[in-house]
Order: sequence, then structure tokens, then C-alpha cells
Amino acid sequence: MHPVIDVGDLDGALAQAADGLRRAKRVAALTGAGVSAESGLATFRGGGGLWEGRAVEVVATPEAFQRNPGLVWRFYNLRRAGLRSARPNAGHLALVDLEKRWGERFTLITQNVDGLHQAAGSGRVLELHGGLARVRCTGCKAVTQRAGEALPDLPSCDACGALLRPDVVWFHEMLPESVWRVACEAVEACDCFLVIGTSAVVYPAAGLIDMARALGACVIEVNLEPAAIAAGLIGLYGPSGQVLPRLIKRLDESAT
Ligand code: BJW
Ligand code: ZN
Repeated sequence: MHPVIDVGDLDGALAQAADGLRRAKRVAALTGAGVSAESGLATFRGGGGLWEGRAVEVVATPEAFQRNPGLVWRFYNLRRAGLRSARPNAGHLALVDLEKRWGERFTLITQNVDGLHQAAGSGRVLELHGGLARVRCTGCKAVTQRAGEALPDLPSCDACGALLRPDVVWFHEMLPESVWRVACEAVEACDCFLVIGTSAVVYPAAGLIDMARALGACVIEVNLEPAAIAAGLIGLYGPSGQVLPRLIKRLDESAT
């Protein structure tokens, strides 16, 4: 177990994190909404975490969609529109850099639906909660790419006419099985696990952190503040768009 680092001692924690990474044969990373905050996208919880007074737990459920699909689509159409001008930030690019260094021994797992890791150039992204670029038909179940397209508040399927929904995972829904399985395998196999910009309150994604810790991986958290799971981790506290590039730089410097 790594000693707990003072939240303020970023230099010391960076040295420790770089050391953990350098030693790792396999690396996995889990990202959340915080990694895209510096691209101008709102996070779910905390200050900007409400939409017109509604918590995400109220809008992002199949029950909410059944009750009021127009309202739920309005929420998603606003976010889809916001994506058109959003660009990857230095945090996304640092994760592309890690993938280049570790190749197939690096796995990027994201809870985000914004597609910014792919836009940055990450080759293999495991999307645990789906993607906003796609829609799924509630009738024939066909999944189609509709990125960058303005959709009406009650969009319908070209093939069968049924109502479309965003291809995302709502509360009470199962995560895509094959994506989840590959994510678990990557976490089980990694020696170093980066947890970036997530409050780690949503399961089963947050369970990956316990899994990595229980299996003895070096777990590094990058966040503005310690998340719920922070005990015993190496904590790099600051904006990921600044902290991750510093971590990469530190990797290139000789070990202390
Ligand atoms: C920065 C920063 C900067 C800011 N730099 N950092 C076990 C235990 C307890 C509960 C459950 C459990 N198993 C299942 C549950 C129920 C439920 C759940 O977890 N509920 C909890 C809230 C209690 N889970 C589910 O329902 C899941 N399904 C499931 O388990 O299926 C089995 C089942 C079937 C049938 C019945 C019951 C169970 C599905 C979860 C799906 C989550 N979906 C959402 C919406 C996706 C679509 C969309 O985008 O609209 O996913 S909810 C929302 O939360 C979204 C996110 O991916 C997810 C996580 O949020 P994230 O990314 O952590 O964001 P924030 O805002 O919370 O945090 C941002 C962080 O960034 C903060 O820490 C900031 O400090 C930090 N930050 N700026 C670095 N610049
Ligand atoms: Zn259809």
C-alpha cells in the first residue's frame, strides 16, 4: 500500500505516480466528466451538476424517458449541440500519449459519452455508458451514428418509425456486456490504474477502483479534490488538463 500523500504536495505525488507508472507493465485508466471540464463540458454533480433544477438521477433513467421523452431528449439535444464546439484538451492528449507509450498494454475506459477521447486520437476507448454520437431505435433496436446532426425533440427511426433514444446507459440499465467484460479484464491485469475526473459514486464503474486496489495495482487519482474512494491512493489534485501533462513530463525525467 502506498503512503497517503498530503493533498497539497503535488510535486511529491507526481514523483511517486511517475515511479508507479514507470514500473508498470500494464496500465489502465478510468475517466469521468472531469476530464472534459476544461473542454467546456459541464460535469454531473457539484456546482454545475443540475439541469434546470433536475439532478441527473432524475433525467437519465428509462422511467423518465417513458414518462416524458420530449423532456429527456431536450436534455440530450442540448448536450449534443454543446459537443459540436467542444475540443479535446491537454488531458485527453496526455492519455493519447500514454497509449502510444504502452501500446496494447494500455486500456482507456471512460464513463463519458462525449467522444472527446476518440477525437483526441485515442485508438481504443471502452465506453462504459455509451456515446452521444449514436442513437438507438426503441422499436427495431438499430443503432446509428447521428453525430453533429440536430435532432427534433421526438426523433423517429427512418426504418420503422418508432421513437429513437440516445445510445447511452441510464440508471437501472445494464452496461454493454462485452465492453464491461474487457474493462474488468484490463483492470485485473494492470499494475497501475489511473482514475481521472470522476466522483466515483456511480456503480458498477466505481467498483473498478476497488478491484484494482484489491489486486495490488498502484492506483493514482487525478481530480480537483479527493473523491469518495481516495483513501490509500496516490492523489494528484488539480485540473487534469494541467496535471496529466505534468505527469507525462515527469515520466521522461530520470527517476528520483
Ligand atoms: C475534475 C475537473 C478537472 C471537475 N480535472 N477533475 C452498487 C452500489 C450502489 C448503487 C448501485 C450499485 N450498482 C448499481 C447501482 C445503481 C446505480 C448507481 O450507481 N447509483 C449510484 C448513484 C448510487 N447504477 C446503475 O444503475 C448502473 N446500472 C447497473 O448497475 O445495472 C445493473 C442494474 C440493472 C437493473 C437494476 C439495478 C441495477 C448504470 C449507471 C449509468 C450511469 N449513467 C450516467 C448517464 C449516462 C448518459 C449521460 O451522459 O447522460 O453516466 S449518470 C452519470 O454519472 C454519467 C456519468 O458517466 C456517471 C459518472 O459521473 P462522473 O463522470 O463521475 O461525473 P461527476 O460529475 O459525478 O464527477 C466529476 C468529477 O470530476 C468530480 O469529482 C470533480 O471534482 C472532478 N473534476 N473538473 C479533474 N478540470
Ligand atoms: Zn427502428
